[in-house]
Amino acid sequence: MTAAASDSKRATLARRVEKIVANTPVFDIHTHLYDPAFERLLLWGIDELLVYHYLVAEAFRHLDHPYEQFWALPRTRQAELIWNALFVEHSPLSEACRGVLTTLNLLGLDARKRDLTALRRWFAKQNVEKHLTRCLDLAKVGRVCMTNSPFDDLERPVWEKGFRRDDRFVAALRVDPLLLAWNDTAQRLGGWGYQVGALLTVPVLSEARRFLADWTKRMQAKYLMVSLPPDFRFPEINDCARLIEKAVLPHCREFGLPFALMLGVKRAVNPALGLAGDGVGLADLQSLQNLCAAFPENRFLVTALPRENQHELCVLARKFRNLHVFGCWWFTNVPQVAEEMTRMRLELIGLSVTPQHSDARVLDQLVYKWNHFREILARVLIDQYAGLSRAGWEPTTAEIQRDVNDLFGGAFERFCQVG
Ligand code: RAT
Ligand code: ZN
Repeated sequence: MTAAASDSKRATLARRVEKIVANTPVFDIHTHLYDPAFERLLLWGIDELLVYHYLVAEAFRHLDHPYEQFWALPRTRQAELIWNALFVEHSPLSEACRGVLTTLNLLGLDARKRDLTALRRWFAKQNVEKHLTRCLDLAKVGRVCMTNSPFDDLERPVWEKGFRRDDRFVAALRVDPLLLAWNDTAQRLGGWGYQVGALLTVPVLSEARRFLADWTKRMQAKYLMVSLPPDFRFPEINDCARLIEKAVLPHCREFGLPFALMLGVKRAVNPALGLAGDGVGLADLQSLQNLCAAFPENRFLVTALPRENQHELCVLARKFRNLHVFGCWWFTNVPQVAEEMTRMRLELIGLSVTPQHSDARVLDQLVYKWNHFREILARVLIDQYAGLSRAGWEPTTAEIQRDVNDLFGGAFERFCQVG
């Protein structure tokens, strides 16, 4: 083939892949968004976009306010400080800053005048229900998985009271306090009528399971989830490992649910920064290997925060089919790292992976998080399919569509159903 013919073949392939990646609806399997029935817990709008903790951390690189003074300010004032520091006084180059601009742009707003008041005026006119549908449509997100914690005092009463579910939102049961702070959690469970104490005896573990069962049913949870620090080890003689082995994993087997592990987060590296104060540390994937090997009847959904863990995680997924790798989480969700991870995953484990989740905390973020990732995925897939083409294998449009469906939720759904 001449160079010109091969260029034109690649351009045709690129257009096909870009179109499919841009238009395929995605199941966003991990977010911090809420069903609108949770009312004020569903965050949206320009001020929420600006006080996103990713931006708070970046703004403090420039602000000299004492932390407590910043936190004591009204949210609108915090948003203004962040806007000035990150958008007006410096160019908004970081991924989280660029994200705000992508979102505004796709919502049809013109941010070029740097006029926060005008942006606020536009958002003040929106209605949450319509805005929700608009953001989901723009992001082409079909379904959203929430992060649902019975330990959250704002969230719990809504579940207890009951509400009519919006079928675009599914639940995931988050259990960090149960596994990471058993002593305090035991007291709370006691207050809610579970017969538990500090010592993890057989009857106490069975009460912990009753708690998990009650909340799994109440939420109709799709999976259980926890985030774990770098020093997490399994097996180990401590409350966390015992609760995983004797309560969480049997519960997941009984209900046929995967257990999601988000590995390598160092909480409160700088507590004064609040949510923005968490860091990263290498996770021990030997412990994950031990879990996958010891509990073949359980399924593990896993994402890791450190860039340095990504290769080993892919290799582990080649060894254990009860391990499903997902997402470019948090600090890895920057184009450079996300692209490298996505390439590596496809090269090592093919299409049995869910390469991204949004982790959106503010509704409008769905728009940029998916827009940015779709660009990355299209680039990676074009290279992969072009490689196949050079090897004499021409993927059909239907095959490309099938593959993208898998990457955008199909593979995840299948993984959740097996078992
Ligand atoms: O990415 C984030 O927003 C973090 O704050 C965390 O919430 C993380 O995603 C988590 O689920 O623990
Ligand atoms: Zn999250």
